[in-house]
Amino acid sequence: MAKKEARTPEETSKDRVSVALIERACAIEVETAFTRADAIAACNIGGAGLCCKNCAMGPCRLVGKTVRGVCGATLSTIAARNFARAVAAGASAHSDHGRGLAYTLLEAVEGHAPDYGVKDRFKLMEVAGYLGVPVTDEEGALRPEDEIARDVAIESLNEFGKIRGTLTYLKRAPIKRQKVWHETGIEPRSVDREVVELLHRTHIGNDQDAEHILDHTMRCALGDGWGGSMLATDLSDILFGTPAPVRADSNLGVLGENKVNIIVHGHEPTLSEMIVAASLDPEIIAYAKSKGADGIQLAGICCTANETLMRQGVPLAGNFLQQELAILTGAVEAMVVDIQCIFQGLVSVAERFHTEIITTSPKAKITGATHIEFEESRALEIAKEIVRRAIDHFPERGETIVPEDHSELVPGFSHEYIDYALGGFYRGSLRPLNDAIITGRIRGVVANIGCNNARICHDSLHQYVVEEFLKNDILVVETGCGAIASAKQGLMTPEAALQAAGPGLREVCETVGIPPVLHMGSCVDNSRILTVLAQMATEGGLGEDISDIPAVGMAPEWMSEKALSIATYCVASGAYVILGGSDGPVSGSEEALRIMSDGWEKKVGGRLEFIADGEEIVRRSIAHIDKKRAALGLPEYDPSKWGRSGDHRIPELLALPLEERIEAAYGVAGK
Ligand code: NFS
Repeated sequence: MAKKEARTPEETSKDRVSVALIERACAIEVETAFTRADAIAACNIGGAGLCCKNCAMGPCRLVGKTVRGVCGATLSTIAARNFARAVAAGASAHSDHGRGLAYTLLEAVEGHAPDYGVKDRFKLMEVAGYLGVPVTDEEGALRPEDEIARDVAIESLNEFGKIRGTLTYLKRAPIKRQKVWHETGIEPRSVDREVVELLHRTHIGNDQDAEHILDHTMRCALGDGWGGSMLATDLSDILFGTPAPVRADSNLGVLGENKVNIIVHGHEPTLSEMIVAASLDPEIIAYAKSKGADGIQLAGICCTANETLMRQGVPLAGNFLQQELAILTGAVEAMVVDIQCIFQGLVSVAERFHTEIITTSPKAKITGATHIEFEESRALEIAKEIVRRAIDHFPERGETIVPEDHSELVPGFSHEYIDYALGGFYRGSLRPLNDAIITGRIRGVVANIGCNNARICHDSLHQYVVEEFLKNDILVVETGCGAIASAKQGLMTPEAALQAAGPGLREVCETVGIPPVLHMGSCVDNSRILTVLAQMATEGGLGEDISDIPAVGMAPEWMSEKALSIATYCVASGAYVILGGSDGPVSGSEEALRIMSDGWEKKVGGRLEFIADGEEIVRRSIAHIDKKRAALGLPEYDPSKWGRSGDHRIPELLALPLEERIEAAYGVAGK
């Protein structure tokens, strides 16, 4: 069934650059996710979680008077099972990514992947400590780095299928949180086991109690957050370096008008790091010049973008819904993709241009794309081959429309760097952050993460909620495509605090020199946010558990199963989480909604809510933050107490003509 009216380009995106390219798509009749979303009406029954296709007696669609499937499964069982399966898929995606990195480290230290090695020794030692890998021998001498790294890789792999016990990283959570997990019986035993068990439980005729299914869903998701994802982050840092602030740029204006533009898209840093290295090779640059280009411009989309941005400063071309739009510039020679969040629609868009879509992962081919399979043993060689192919396409370019807009940003806020920024090298600590929250300069913290969704005006909810939180002195930390949205909106520079932040938050940002919105990485790097929350809880003054902290997590434009897994592990870790943009995937069952909100709050201290409207998301988030502040006995939020220190007059002065500005600032005539 087609919808009656298609949206105008302005109604489909808040991002000016995207609007211009959507207009181009309409003008030259190229189909994109935006037009397909208008043409395909979403299924209300499936969307509400009420279609069961777990066996061949169905699919059973529970509508009207039908309140049970053929097997007798109820609304709540079916909604819970569908949700659970989505979480299992999301947890698998993150965790398989983590496992891949553990194998890369193992291959590297065993000499089978010569282009990789340990880049961050400190992180290796830290992770060895977490995993119980000895860093010294029996005599107390430091073991060779390769041996430690090999044991770290093997211990990491063990977390995916260990036979006894529970995940080692659970001990990185506050003691009180570990107790909650133990007492509710949701400590994940191993990453893979919980995924497999969740699929087993949701098979026809198995677990048929919504609360029981959803308990195990939390267990499976925790295996992602405190297992697969946390390992993915740690192992990426060991192999490619722990992020620290860099200056970078964002949006499709980063593409070079006369450069060979290569976009890396997907999720894993393994290949994209090699593409970065290949694009810097003088021989390859000379080859690009021999074809008439000024050089090579790499840019990223989705979480591959975030990985290479955080470590190498590679610019962000855009977020999830910009993947087809990038090709519509006509200026992209190759889009190199690995896994996750890659539209099959890319191939048909690319057919209209000279762009080559190159798939590289053994796990993901796309019909019609070129497949150059990535092998770690020949990583750089393959990366160079790919870059050369891209260069060969440069002379085939037709008309290009490279947007002018781009926004600078300072990303790279790993939890290690936040510690360092606030406490220095020897006294790295989150104490100043806790103190700022305790005094009320910072009202609370919001983690704004997750995707874009073609059914929601692109970037609109990200923009709205973030701007509102900043005005209310709420520090925002971000990952994934939400982070890319804020980068494009110019909220990730230290200067942004002067314009966008409330008086208290502005003082903190000015003092420390940080942006009011901190880019913490890709979606597996939500584990960095868990680490920060755990440290805040143990630092003192904000309770003893993640559930005590005045903080909220949200994915206002979510669309992926990974987002459901993230939301669930954050709730199971004690957070209040909001998924925005719709009534959510279990809206057909009051019972399932109640279990995930009130039920989970009672059980684990966190709650999950689905709220379509941006204003309501902001209202409930602030109410939650204030409720947590009151429970901790912290002073009521009062912005009138702050804002007199630092450069508080800068926005006011900048609004004046130069002469008046000088006079106002220095008390002398401006000429
Ligand atoms: Ni996260 Fe990253 Fe973006 Fe959503 Fe996809 S890229 S892993 S799933 S769309 S934020």
